[in-house]
Amino acid sequence: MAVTLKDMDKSLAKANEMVKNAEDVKIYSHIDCDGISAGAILSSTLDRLEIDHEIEFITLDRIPELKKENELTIFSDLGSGQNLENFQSSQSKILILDHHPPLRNISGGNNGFLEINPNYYGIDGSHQVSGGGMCYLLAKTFGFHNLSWIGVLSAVGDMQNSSSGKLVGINEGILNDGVRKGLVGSFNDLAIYGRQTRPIFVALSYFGDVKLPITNNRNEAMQFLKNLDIPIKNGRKQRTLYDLSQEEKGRIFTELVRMMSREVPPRYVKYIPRLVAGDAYEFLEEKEYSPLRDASEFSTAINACSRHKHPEIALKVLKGDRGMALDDMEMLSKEHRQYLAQKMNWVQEEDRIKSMKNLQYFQGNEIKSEVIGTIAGMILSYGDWRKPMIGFTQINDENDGLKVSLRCSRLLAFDGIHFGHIISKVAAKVGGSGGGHSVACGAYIPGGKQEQFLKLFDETLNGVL
Ligand SMILES: [Mn+2]
Repeated sequence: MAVTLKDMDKSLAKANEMVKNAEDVKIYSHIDCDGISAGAILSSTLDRLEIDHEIEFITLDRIPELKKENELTIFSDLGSGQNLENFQSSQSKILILDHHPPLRNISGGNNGFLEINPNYYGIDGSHQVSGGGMCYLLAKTFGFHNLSWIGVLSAVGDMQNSSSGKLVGINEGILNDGVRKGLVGSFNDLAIYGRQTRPIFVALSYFGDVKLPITNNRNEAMQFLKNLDIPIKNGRKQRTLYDLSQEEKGRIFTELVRMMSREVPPRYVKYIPRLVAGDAYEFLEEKEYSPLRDASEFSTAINACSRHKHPEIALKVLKGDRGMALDDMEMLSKEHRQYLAQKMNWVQEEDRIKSMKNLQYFQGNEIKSEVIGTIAGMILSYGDWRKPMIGFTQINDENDGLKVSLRCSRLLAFDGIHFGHIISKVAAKVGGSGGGHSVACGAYIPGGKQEQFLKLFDETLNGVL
């Protein structure tokens, strides 16, 4: 008999029992935007149930060394793809709430081991529900619908809306809970990053995917707005995307679509509107012009915390601290931006971007492994959008292995390429491992394997790009 969504509800009901009856809980969650949001939902849920708990945000490679010390251990946004045999043999009960492709078969939740993963129920875990979304489904069994906004944030942070431009499947249900609670606003808007906090001409200058005259050029972006008769100031205040009227946004939309259509081969033209507009999500209880008001900007702020190893700050903000934790988060965001700008200069000043037939890459050994992907994405707008951009850096000082990160224009993904699958295969061939999204993915490979990796990757793309 086929398993259905109803079966997932049954598993969630079992999870509810497990949690309700626990007195001492440990949560391990992934240290990224989705994982930290997932942890915040679980921690808020346990707070409300008055259950003692600890929470720790980890990278996947830490899992083998974890010790079971608590009555109930919850793994969120990780666990499904990892071997947990050491853990399973223990007395401690285990609950996994993950959305990544599972290694194990569906479990009945007996012997104190329960793994809930949408993939068991025919639900795609990369577009329809995030790790935070799975945790919200559990919170919902306790009636905590007002945590739904964090479920929306985790989906956006996990780029679950990237291919269709909106939240679909279970994500859409979570969004609707947030809208009904008056916590989330959802509307179609220009897909330009920095809705609340960036002056519109600055936001436009970062508009990527296809290189335009306005890309990385604020003067051109100002001229672009002037030509469209759109003022950049409101009195003395710089206007943000949030300040523009629907009619002004319409003019920008039409002009961007026209400009981009001129730059791309005909087969890509049909995808252009999807690059320029999409659904945006706004957290209605946050202050206007705050980075927390817009879901994309909030997820960047969380990433700034996690990439600089301060997930606890993001956790506090997610759990409601709008005082000191928010100040700390803003400080980290600022440091993060400065760090990125400095490393961008470093890559560019020496012409470190190299080109091969089907790809471009840079050796980023000065760059922290946590941000090599972010830099690859930023560098892409200075390179050739038709090819993926791959960055390499050392994993850390003790390990001579390499972290590899790839970013590409969404146009390539719309056209059917999934770099997450490709990088996973190529990394395996050189003795590494990798995976991820179609447009943003990464791998770990042994030291000294960079040349071989690049050669294989380039060959794999023959006839594909
Ligand atoms: Mn996730």
